[in-house]
Amino acid sequence: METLSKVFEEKYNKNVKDCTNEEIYHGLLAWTKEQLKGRGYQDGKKKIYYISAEFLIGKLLSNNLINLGVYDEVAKYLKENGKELSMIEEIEPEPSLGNGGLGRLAACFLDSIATLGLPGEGIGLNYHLGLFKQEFKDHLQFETPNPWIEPESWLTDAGISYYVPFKGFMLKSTLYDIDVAGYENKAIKLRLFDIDIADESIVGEGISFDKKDLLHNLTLFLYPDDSDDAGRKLRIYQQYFMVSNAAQLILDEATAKGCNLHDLADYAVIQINDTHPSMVIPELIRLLTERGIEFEEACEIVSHVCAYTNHTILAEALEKWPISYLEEVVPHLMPIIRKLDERIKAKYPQENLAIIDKNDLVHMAHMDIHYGFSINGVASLHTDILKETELHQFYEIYPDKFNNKTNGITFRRWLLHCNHPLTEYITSMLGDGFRKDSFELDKMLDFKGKQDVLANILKIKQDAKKRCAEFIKANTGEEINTHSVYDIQIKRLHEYKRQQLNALYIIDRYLKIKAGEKPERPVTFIFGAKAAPAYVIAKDIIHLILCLQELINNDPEVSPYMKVVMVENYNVSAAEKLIPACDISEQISLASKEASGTGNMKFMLNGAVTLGTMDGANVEISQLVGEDNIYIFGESSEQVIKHYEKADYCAKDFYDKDERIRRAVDFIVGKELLGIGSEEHLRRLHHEIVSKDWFMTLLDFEDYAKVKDQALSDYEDRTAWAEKMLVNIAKAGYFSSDRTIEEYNRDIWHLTPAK
Ligand code: Z57
Repeated sequence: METLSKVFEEKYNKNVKDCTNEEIYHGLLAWTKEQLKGRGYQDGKKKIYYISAEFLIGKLLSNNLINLGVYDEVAKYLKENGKELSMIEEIEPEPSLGNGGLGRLAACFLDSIATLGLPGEGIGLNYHLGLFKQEFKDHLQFETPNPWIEPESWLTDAGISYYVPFKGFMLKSTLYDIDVAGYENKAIKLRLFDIDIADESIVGEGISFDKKDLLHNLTLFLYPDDSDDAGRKLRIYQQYFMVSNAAQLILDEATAKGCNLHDLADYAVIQINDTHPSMVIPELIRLLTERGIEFEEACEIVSHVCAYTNHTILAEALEKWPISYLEEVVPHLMPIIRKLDERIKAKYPQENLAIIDKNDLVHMAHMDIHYGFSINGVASLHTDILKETELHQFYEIYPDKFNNKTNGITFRRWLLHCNHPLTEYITSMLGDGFRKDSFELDKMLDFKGKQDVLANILKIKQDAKKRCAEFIKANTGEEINTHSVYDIQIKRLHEYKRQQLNALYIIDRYLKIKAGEKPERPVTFIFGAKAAPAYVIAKDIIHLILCLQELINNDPEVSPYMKVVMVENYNVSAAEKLIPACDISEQISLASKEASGTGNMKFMLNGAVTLGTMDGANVEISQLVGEDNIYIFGESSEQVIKHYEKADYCAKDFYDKDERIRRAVDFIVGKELLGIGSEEHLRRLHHEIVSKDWFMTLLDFEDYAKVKDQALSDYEDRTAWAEKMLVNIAKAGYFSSDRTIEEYNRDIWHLTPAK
């Protein structure tokens, strides 16, 4: 810790004892950046370029200290000097360069690529204000800018820039790097392109700005849509800026290593993360032909370099750009895209395989599938649905391109960093092999019948719940009972994720308590969710939850038995505080709609029991833990898909024939909530649920309530519940992103790990 002490002396002319927490944070930042550099970078002939519009990396200080293997030493050194590392963590601003699962997955993947010693980098954009910050006022969501870049930050100017051509002008880029340390290994780089002339002062009220003032806002904001496509032109500008820079960088790096462009596939493999980076395909073809390669060969080369990951079957999230937009932004790509389309039409005249459809829309995913060598889904059920229904026509012509890569999470952040007590306890039982080989967690099963182990696991959970209650008090002002069951649903607000189903259960329980049915143990229903600013019904659902919070928590007859809290500005840092404290993990999407989910994995790893549908990776979780250790409810994906095909689901029928459902739904527009909230929002939501209910909430309500009641009653057998917790932790090993990345490398990337 001598070098660290020196930093404080040189930077502030002070002993660490006399530094403020801000000073210590900035000192640690500078010192850690140096340590990272000293580690060196993974290198090799061939490299993976993971291109993504989002990298939801979270705070970096503690994670870097852990991966550098110095966390304990630094924490001890600070403590000896009267300082608390956990307080210093609070100073760091969280970079919010992602919306949700897709962006967080990219961040976990960088950690695992670095840890496994694979040569690679992430490529994306340096959004100055990231995703919006969420504020609640009058039980409604408001959005404000979320600046995260300070004069001293994790960014390092790489000294690299390129020119990116748009219709009628060029933009010059600047590249910033963030080092990502592997766990006890070298680092890789996250490379974020930016423009020098981005101007934060053009932001007006909330997060509004002049969309046409392109030059000054290109890298200001991340588009705030999750699983949704706002269809804005600015998004095409951002995407092209990202991939043109990426393509130029990739060609430069390859040629510097001796590539003659014909053999590009020996030097580079590109993973296209959802369709946002898809224009990298025509852009690479453009650059290759500019450098003297024939069009046909350029297509061939690119087809051996690009691989595509699909993250959703929601039609609204599959990007389709009008030709007219592309002509307006990147006219030089259109002749290439047209040729790519003609080649396909000549071979496969079928309309549903076309890149350009009869309405002059360019289907980005179709281009990826035809001109990439691999297409993967993100959980086994999701990949099956792609093959059998959504992309069936492609599966028929390219069966060998399709493969599954079930998502994973990095255990460094989602166990070692966020849950020190559990990590230490597991280490005391198993040694520390599980940190690198997550499957070793399986050995915990040997302790299943051991009363002392079960008691310790319960104690660790109880302590986490106490810490979490302090966070909730600070965030929401609400006091929660630490002996209540913590039932948590944290994820983006979307109708398919069905926060409204959870809310209906809460109403039903409230009505029961009002009618004199007092439950044995209180439950705290915890939510965290941002809604896309333009997603009206999602915002209405937030309004409902906030109104329920107000009503229930302030009713002395009810609040001893239940409370509702919605955490404001849910983000990675909040997740790190909530997940270790969770008893019941809500994963209740309509079957077939959640491609995978990754929160589900974080919760089980921290000893929560899942209450969920047979959707996404829940299916694999249930197979691993067995039916005694998970609570499954609801219609199967097969049935749901049939309902959509036949269009035979009618919410009104459930509302009419089921009194319990009707009472809960009508409560949304009853006098209690209308006395608190806005009639406009509540009526619109009520109408949506009764007359549309596109994601079949009412269909699953009864089974959900029944299974949830069962989980709550099983919770009372504390020993039996602790066994379920233990099995969930033990079986989480499969969901390490190290496993996922090993599979990507084995089946798609074929890189040689560095020694
Ligand atoms: C996003 O976060 C996901 C899919 C999308 O198409 C977009 Br846009 C954003 C999510 C899925 O909804 C999750 O189910 C999945 O776990 C995650 O991507 C990572 O694959």
